Amino acid sequence: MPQLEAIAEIDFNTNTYKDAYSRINAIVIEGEQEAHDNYIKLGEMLPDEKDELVRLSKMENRHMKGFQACGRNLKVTPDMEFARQFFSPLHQNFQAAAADGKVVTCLLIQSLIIESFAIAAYNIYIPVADPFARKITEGVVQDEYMHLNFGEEWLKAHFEDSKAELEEANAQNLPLVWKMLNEVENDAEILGMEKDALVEDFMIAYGEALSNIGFTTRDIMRMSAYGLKG
Ligand code: Y39
Ligand code: FE
Ligand code: FE
Ligand code: FE
Repeated sequence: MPQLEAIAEIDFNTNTYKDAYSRINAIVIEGEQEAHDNYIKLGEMLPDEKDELVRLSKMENRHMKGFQACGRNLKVTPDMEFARQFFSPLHQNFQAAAADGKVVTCLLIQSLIIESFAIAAYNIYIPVADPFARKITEGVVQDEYMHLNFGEEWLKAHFEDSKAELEEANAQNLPLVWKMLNEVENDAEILGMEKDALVEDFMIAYGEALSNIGFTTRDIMRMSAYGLKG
């Protein structure tokens, strides 16, 4: 349905809304927690960038607390078990890459894929959020652009050495994003967030990041297709 219509219709106190919120809110809380942990890990892998990465991890911790407050404000209990399952394939890939010292793969997963997912989700959520959550999310999304930028800058500075690993990591991880989007499609719709809009905003953020890092339009087209083939 059109976004404006959705705004007028949303009642944040229905059981239907709160049930969907218990999963989306949990995903966001779990995502912020894992993002915190991932930036701590990246700081260990990139000692020269450690101070900056610890700073980013603290921002993720603040985001998590903000979204926990959003759940409490609506009297919703987040379904954290659902959220852990939701992130588990991406989380496992990050952990495996970290264990192998594959910093490029770790940066692609956290700073490009997960941050682009966050930017898309938060921008689409803001216009349909309850007033409390809207204020919190507006503050958070600004930080997520900084996190994406950290990954872009590092990978741009190491582009030639990273290119092959980025292509492989993209092929392994982008399909997981489409699976995740399919899993939340119905709950997102109940919150007023359309899947098509999420996909579009994700591809814009992710494609722009790949372009800034140094990939050609042709590369980006080819890399994006991986997700779609599943
Ligand atoms: O870097 C970050 O802060 C990312 C952890 C946050 C990810 C949020 C993932 C949002 C997906 C929500 C899907 C809603 C339709
Ligand atoms: Fe619709
Ligand atoms: Fe965050
Ligand atoms: Fe982030």
